[in-house]
Amino acid sequence: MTEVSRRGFLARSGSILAVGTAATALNSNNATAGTQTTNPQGPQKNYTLTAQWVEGKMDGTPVKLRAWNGIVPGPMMVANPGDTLNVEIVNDLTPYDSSQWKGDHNVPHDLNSTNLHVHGLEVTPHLFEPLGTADPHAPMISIPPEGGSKSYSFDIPIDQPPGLFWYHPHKHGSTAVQAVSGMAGGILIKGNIDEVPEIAAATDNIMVVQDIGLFLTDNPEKDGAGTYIYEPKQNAIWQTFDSNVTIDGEVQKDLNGGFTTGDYPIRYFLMNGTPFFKEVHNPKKQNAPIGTQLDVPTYTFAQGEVARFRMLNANSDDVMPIYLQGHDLHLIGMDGVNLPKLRTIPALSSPTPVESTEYQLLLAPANRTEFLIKANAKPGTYELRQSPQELQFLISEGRLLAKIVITEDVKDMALPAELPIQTRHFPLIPDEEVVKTRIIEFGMQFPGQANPTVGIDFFINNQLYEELSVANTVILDTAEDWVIKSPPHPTTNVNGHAMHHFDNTEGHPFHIHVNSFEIIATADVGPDGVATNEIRYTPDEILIQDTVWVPMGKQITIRQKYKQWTGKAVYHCHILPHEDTGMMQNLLILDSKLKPGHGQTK
Ligand SMILES: [Cu+2]
Repeated sequence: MTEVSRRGFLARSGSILAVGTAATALNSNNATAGTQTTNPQGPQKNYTLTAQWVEGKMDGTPVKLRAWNGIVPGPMMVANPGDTLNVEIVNDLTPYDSSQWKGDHNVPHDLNSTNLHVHGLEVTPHLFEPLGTADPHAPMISIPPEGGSKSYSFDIPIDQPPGLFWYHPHKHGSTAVQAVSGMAGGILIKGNIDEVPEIAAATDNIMVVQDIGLFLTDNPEKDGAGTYIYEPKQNAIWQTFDSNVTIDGEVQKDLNGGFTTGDYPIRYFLMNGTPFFKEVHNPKKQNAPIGTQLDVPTYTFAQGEVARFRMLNANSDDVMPIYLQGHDLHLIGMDGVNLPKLRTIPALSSPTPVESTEYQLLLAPANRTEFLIKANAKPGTYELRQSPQELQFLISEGRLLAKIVITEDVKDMALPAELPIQTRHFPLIPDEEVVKTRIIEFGMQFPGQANPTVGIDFFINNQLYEELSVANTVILDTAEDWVIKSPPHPTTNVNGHAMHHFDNTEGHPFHIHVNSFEIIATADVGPDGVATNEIRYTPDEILIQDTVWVPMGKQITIRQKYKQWTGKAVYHCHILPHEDTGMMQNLLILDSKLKPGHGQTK
């Protein structure tokens, strides 16, 4: 094995520290109303992201992580609407030979090959080669380790909403391993929301939450004795139920690394790079890891002060319902798109059932939320907390995220009465523009038959991911409604037939690339996939997001318009181990004036 890179090594106070938050003040760009153009002559924002190994200690545990530029999270990239964001990806990870591994591309593989996804930015499709290709057979970009590189250039639309976005690898088969090893970071688009006087006057508190999954190394000569790393060995699937790693059904006594869907010997949850919660595998109750609360950051405000918070849930698979004791949360945006006006979520002092989403903010993996608080008139310490939830196979304990300290000082600040209208998404798409409705259904099968190597099948519409075929084709400048279903585990057969909806046992976060969507309705859905009790949201209730949590037993209807970009893109479950093992499909966005096929590349 090649000597690992130690560049950018950061270990202070027992933590791998984040130093990536860009403090550079940038002039924001006033978006031009009603346009979807780009400005190739606009300012160029240039970044280099190098994937590399980094060693250090996390909460006293020796760890070896994959990291962008050697820091976790990766550096914050900052740009304005109308800029061109140029990102040079360099892959300095070490080679990883999976050529002899069993299974197809829906089994984790090529763990150290990588690529780049700028999550939520409304830019050209960029997972397939070349960028923007509409060739259904275009291969996914894979940047090899040991010095591979690729230059990405993204023309950011002039009407790109300003907010918090993020980036992470998206190479099928290595996305989960790389993200849960540390390779994720924020993207901040500056703009008109930042110029609202009451928001400009508030402190801007950005919270990047991510999880790090770790196994004890089985190669102490290479990694150092006692070092924790995430480096699964094919076909080594971590068996949650018996705490072993097996290959082809054989328990591997000396093998510690295994691919997992969320249960690890050790998992740390980080806030801006510092661990605030630790989970260890629970041999007695395998779907309930044992948690330990660690120290959390403290934010201090005067009485009456207005503060802005933006939180990214970059966790590979943990849904976060959050609330702040004693304070209303004034939601101003989700997934980087601000609402036309504040939406107030009333204060909670203790967790409520997670179904009560009107009382808390639910952040699925990949969601970002932006909210304001007005500091309580009563000085004291208030907890920003994540409620416990059982929305997923792995139970997630409640945890403390941060402490908010209100001092005796008084600083009476106002909440904004108005927020800027983001013309890329408002006014909302009217019913009469919708030309088609599609059904996208998440399903699971255990034990796995389509993907026996992994042992569980993760389906969309009963299929595993196919890199070289296209499941859905849509047309530029048209609007569609998509009904995203997560039917519950069937309790009975229907008319004596095996259920075609398979054994879904949890909710899934739906994410689509290129265009954000409106969330227009929700309904209950039965094991047979049939919906009941539909609730359609009023225009005032509709949120614009790029990722939405679809609870088990529910369906969510989204409305989307393919606004500007053509090409081959994807939609998928954003529980990354589900995505990597098949819960993804390809989408072609075509220009109606051009014929589908190999020639349609912009
Ligand atoms: Cu999923």
